[in-house]
Amino acid sequence: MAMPVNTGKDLISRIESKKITAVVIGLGYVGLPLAMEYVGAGIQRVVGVDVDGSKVRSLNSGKSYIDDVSSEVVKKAVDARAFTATTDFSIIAKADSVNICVPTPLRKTKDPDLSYIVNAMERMINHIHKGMLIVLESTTYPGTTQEILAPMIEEKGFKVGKDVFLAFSPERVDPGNEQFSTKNIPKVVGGVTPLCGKVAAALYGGVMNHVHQVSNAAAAEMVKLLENTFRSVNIGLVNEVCLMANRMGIDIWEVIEAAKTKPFGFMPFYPGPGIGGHCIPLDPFYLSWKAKQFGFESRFIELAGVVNGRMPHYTVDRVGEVLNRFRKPINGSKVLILGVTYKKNISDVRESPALDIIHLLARMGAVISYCDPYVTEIKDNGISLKSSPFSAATMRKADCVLVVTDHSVFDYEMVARESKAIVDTRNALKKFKRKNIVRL
Ligand code: SAJ
Repeated sequence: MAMPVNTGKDLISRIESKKITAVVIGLGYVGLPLAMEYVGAGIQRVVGVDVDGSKVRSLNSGKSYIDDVSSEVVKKAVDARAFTATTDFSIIAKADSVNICVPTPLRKTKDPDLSYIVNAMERMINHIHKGMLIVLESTTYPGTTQEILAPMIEEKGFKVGKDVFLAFSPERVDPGNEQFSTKNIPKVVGGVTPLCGKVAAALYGGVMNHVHQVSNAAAAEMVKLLENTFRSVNIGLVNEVCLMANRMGIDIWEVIEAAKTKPFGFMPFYPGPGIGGHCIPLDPFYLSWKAKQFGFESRFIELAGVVNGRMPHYTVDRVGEVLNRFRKPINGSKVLILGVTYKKNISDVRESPALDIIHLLARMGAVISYCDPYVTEIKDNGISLKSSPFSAATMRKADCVLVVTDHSVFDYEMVARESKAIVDTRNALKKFKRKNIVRL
C-alpha cells in the first residue's frame, strides 16, 4: 500500500530544494522586492502576478517602477528566466507557494477594506491545489487569515494544514531605508496550524536572514499592528507635547535632543505636520476596529489619530501667525510648500499631510505653490499644481516658505538666506536661529 503522502513534509523538502515555483501576488513596494529576493535566493521559478498590465509589461521588459528595486535586478531576473510577470492567475495551478502582497486600505468610515485580499483569493481559488503554501503579507486585523482565507480554501474541499498550508507574515518593508531590506529584516511568521507555520518558515528560512515563528496567524497579524500602533501613539504623544511646549514657550526640539541623551528607556519621536504613508495612519485602525468587536475601546489609538490628525491644522495656524507678523493675512499671501511627500527622501505622496495643508490653505485663500524634486505634479481633489524649481527666485517669491518634508537634497542655507519668512515643521533649519524662522 502506497505510503500516505505527508503533503506538509513533502512540500517542506521541495521548498528546501528551491526547485519550486513561487508566486507573488501584488507587485508593489512589498511584492516586487520579495519576488526579487526569491530570485536572489535561487528559487527556480518566480512568477509575479498583478492585475495591472502596465506593471507586468514594465517588469517583463526589465524595467522597475519601485524606487527600492533597480531595473538591472529585474532585467537580470527576467533574462535568466528566473522571473516572469503575468496578469493570469491560472499560474497558481503550478505554484508551490503563493505570497499575497496586496493593499489593505481603510474605507472612509475607517473600517478595514479587505476587498483587494478577497479579490486576489477569488481570482486564485479555482487554481489552488493540494501541496501548496499560501502566505498573506498584507497588513490586516488579527483573525483575517483564519476567518476569511481559510474558509475560502476549505470550501473548495481542501483541508488547511493537511492539503493546503496557510500562514500570515507581516510585511516590514520600509520604503527608502538603505540599511534594512526585505532580506535582512527579521521575518515574523505564524501558521493557521503548527505545520502551516513550519512550511512557511521553510520558505522564508531559505531566503531571509532571520525567521521568527509565532504560534499562530493571529499573533503574526497582531505583531505588525503593535509595531505600527506603537509608532502612531508615540508620534501622537510627541505632537501633543509639542503643542504643550509651544504654549509654555519651551523649545520641544531642544527637549527631545536632551531626552535622547538618556541611554535607556527612551526612543525619540519628532513633532511633524501630520502623519502620512500607507502604514501608520491606517494600520492602528485595523486593530481598533477588531478590538471593538470584542467590546474593547482602544482609546490610545483613537486619541493618537485625533492628535496626529490635528497637526495639519496646527501647521496652518503657525503659517497664519508668521504672516501676521508681517501684517499679511493668509488670504492672498503666497505660500511655498517645501517638500510634499509623506516622509523625506522618497517620492510617495500617499496620505501626505502636505495634501491636507494645501487644501486648508486653499480654503483660506492662500496662493499656493510647492517645490519637491521627487514629485513633478500634484493632482488631488481639485488641486492641480506643478513643482516649482528649487531656486533662490522661488524662495524670494513667497511670503512664507513652509517646510513640510525635509528632503536631504534641499540647500537649507539658501532657503534660510532667501526666504522672507519660514515655518519649519521638521527642524530642518535647526542651524539657523533667525526671527523669521518659526518651528512647530
Ligand atoms: N513621523 C512623525 N514623527 C516621527 C516619525 C514619523 O511625524 O517621529 C511621520 C512621518 O513624517 C510620516 C509618518 O509619521 O508622515 C509615518 O512615518 P514612518 O517613519 O513611520 O514611515 P512609514 O509610514 O514609511 O512607516 C514604515 C513602517 N514600516 C512598515 O510598516 C513595514 C514602520 O513600521 C517603520 O517603523 C517605519 O517605516 C520606519 O521606521 O521608517
